[in-house]
Amino acid sequence: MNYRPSILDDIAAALEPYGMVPRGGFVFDDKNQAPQITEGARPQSVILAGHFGSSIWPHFVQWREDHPSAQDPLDTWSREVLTAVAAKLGATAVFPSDKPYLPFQQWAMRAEGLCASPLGLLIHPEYGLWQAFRGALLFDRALDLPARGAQRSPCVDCQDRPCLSACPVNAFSVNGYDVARCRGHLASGEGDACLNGGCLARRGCPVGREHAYGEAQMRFHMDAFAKS
Ligand code: B12
Ligand code: SF4
Ligand code: SF4
Repeated sequence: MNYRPSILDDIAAALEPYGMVPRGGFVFDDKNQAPQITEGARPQSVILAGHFGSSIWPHFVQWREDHPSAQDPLDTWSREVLTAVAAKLGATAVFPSDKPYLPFQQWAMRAEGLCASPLGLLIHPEYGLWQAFRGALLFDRALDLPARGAQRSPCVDCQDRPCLSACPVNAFSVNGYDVARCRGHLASGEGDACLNGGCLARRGCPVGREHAYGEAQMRFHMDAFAKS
């Protein structure tokens, strides 16, 4: 049985107080198999929840003031928020940090028609690299969702690919992302520009630069990455 498309409106309304938005969804098929998250039937549909630019930041900061000793605070906040939203909507929430890792980026490519940038991060035509996912809502029914075609990647028309030459230690190359090289630079005492201002490769992309995270959010993410 299909459900009315306004489920997306309901989800948008439930996420809005936290600065999150539904980032599309789809009904699983054989090629995009649903994860078995609980005993019994597999879920049939997924809706991704995420943010564009800094929209979650003030909401998270406010929560953090009330939970100063929370471990992995952004993950904890996301779990708290999305578990409650899922319960309200009759869904189950899953998270990017759940292990084994769920294929969030593959889901997002299908749900929102996004493409991968040379950095591995998905790129959005308007928000560029300044967007991410906080979780996904799994439904045990086939939602009636609008069809979504692939969006044209801004990388196709980007001749110079400044993202690939901005890293001071060339951690990104055609061979992928050399995480050890990046971490080595951050730990060397020479990486303050990245630690304080955000990944220089990510910042090197001109698309959606006006949506780049603010200083405090950049530092928060880089600190969490450096300590992980
Ligand atoms: C493990 C992981 C990492 C690892 C290793 C990344 C790697 N080389 O693969 C580390 C810790 C290094 C990392 C770093 C970052 N990550 Co990360 N990471 C993940 C995580 C938790 C799992 C990836 C995975 O294995 N998935 C399982 C496979 C089966 O799923 P998949 O969709 O098929 O996997 C895709 C990725 O592997 C991708 N990929 C391949 N190479 C690279 C390289 C990079 C840099 C990334 C981000 C992805 C990527 O290709 C696959 C798509 O076909 C995902 C969340 C998730 N569950 O997917 C976030 C995720 C991919 N990371 C994300 C982000 C934002 C980052 C950081 C920018 C964090 C930050 N500092 O703010 C950094 C980038 C480094 C930097 N210099 O700043 C976002 C990407 C959002 C987007 N716009 O696409 C995700 C989706 C988390 C989220 N909450 O949204 N990450
Ligand atoms: S700099 Fe160019 S190639 Fe790199 S992510 Fe941005 S648009 Fe894509
Ligand atoms: S954080 Fe700095 S060192 Fe690491 S990939 Fe980005 S630019 Fe390179």
